Amino acid sequence: MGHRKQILRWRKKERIGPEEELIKTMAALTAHQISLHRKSVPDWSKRAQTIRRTFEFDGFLKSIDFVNRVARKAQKIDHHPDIDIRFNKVTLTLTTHDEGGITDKDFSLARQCDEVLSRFFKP
Ligand code: H2B
Repeated sequence: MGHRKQILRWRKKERIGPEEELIKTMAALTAHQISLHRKSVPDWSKRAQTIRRTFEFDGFLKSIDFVNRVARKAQKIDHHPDIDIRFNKVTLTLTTHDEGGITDKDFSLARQCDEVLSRFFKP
């Protein structure tokens, strides 16, 4: 990695903190940053350059309802999950294609998906 790029990464690392700051930070995260973020979304697993979670519902229509709620969150932040719907299971896979890796946007969306689940499906 070039020196300039390394300096930019250090600057980004120092900005880790409040949520608003996280959303502004866009470059692919380092392995260390990813391990810190993963503590906030323990049900998500990491696979290659993505994070994913499978959600289970009481039937197909609940799955679709969940997907619609997630879709609206995704559209708001212009960040769109890969979605696999199988009757009562929905797997969301998040990555930032634009950066070729996992970014704050992926973790931000992951947290919002978890919140949709606990708010509307596991009250
Ligand atoms: N979603 C995801 N998951 N990764 C991206 O890199 C991405 C996206 N890029 N949604 C956005 C849209 C980009 O293509 C547009 C142009 O903003």
